[in-house]
Amino acid sequence: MPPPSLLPTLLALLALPTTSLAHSHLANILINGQLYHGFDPRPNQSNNPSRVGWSNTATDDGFVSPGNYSAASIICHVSGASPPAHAPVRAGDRVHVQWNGWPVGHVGPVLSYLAPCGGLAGSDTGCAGVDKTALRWTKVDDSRPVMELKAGAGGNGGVPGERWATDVMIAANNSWQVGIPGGLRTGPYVLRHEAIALHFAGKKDGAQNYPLCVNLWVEGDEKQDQMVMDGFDARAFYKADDPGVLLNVTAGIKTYTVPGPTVAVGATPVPYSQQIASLFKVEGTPVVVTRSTETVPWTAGVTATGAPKIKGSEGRRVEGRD
Ligand SMILES: *[C@@H]1O[C@H](CO)[C@@H](O)[C@H](O)[C@H]1NC(C)=O
Ligand SMILES: *[C@@H]1O[C@H](CO)[C@@H](O)[C@H](O)[C@H]1NC(C)=O
Ligand SMILES: *[C@@H]1O[C@H](CO)[C@@H](O)[C@H](O)[C@H]1NC(C)=O
Ligand SMILES: *[C@@H]1O[C@H](CO)[C@@H](O)[C@H](O)[C@H]1NC(C)=O
Ligand SMILES: [Cu+2]
Repeated sequence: MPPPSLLPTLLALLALPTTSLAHSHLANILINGQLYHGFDPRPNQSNNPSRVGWSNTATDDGFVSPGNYSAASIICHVSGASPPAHAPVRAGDRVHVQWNGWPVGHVGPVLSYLAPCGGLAGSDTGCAGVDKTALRWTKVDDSRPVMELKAGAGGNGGVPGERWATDVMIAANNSWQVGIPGGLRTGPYVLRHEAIALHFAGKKDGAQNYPLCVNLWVEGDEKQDQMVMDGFDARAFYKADDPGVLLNVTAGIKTYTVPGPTVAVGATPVPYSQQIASLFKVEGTPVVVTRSTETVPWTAGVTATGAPKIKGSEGRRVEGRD
């Protein structure tokens, strides 16, 4: 939180028409102290072949606009394509995702969704081979933004208040912990983690969605009650005039309606008070899914069976006007 004397400067900066400020992408995925890699879309980055983050072609680290809410790019960002590797996690664990920084003025909610890949066409290789438009999502965290009036904020609750999830995220070293529900069945899942920046949302098509996807292999606990998944198509989550998408965040708002579906029964979102930085850079070993139900540790050679043909069939099958 900047000192109050900086607020007018910040607000003036936010009012500038430029959108060339650095945006962001998911850089790191941490699970029980093990590090897995996200995807860096910027030009000439060398991305780890064992990464679990989906690739995209947002080379400016940029966003998806409300005008594309019903297009394929809202699913897993522009031209989102799955890598072969999955990060192993137990149902009930937390997945700690870290952005490559987050601009202070980009206030808004931080949302997380899960979609099972099991049973879909192409899921012999887990989420590596599935058509992203076939993924059906369940919201597991909406970050519950709390727009309380702050002492000294002159009545302008949430301008740019520390109660926005993005401010909590910045304070936690640009990271967010996602609770993986204990009732998930064993299998491959895509985690769709999304920040929505609202600094230009006062005008139509001004919101900025940053939807980034990560492959997980979840080990379920058979003794738990199985969670009922909701199963929404990401292209139906949001509308350009939703009250949580088209709003002026500098106009002293006191409540905020999170866009999209509600958090599912059985989800285990991590509260603000437990959103803390915790990075341990011990390399994890991701897995590759074979024959739908088995996994083997990722090695360079395994990609031959697990990798989708990103430039060829996968691109044709799922892209459209993305
Ligand atoms: C990326 O690398 C190519 C080839 O070396 C170079 O021509 C290009 O300018 C680089 N792009 C950026 C944005 O650095
Ligand atoms: C939709 O996305 C495409 C490319 O990703 C972009 O060129 C276009 O401007 C976007 N349309 C709207 C209305 O935002
Ligand atoms: C924050 O994250 C960066 C990038 O991963 C890391 O180098 C740094 O040590 C972290 N700082 C803290 C305080 O956790
Ligand atoms: C948002 O509200 C602020 C403060 O009332 C105002 O200065 C600004 O012009 C508004 N922006 C839009 C796009 O309506
Ligand atoms: Cu940005």
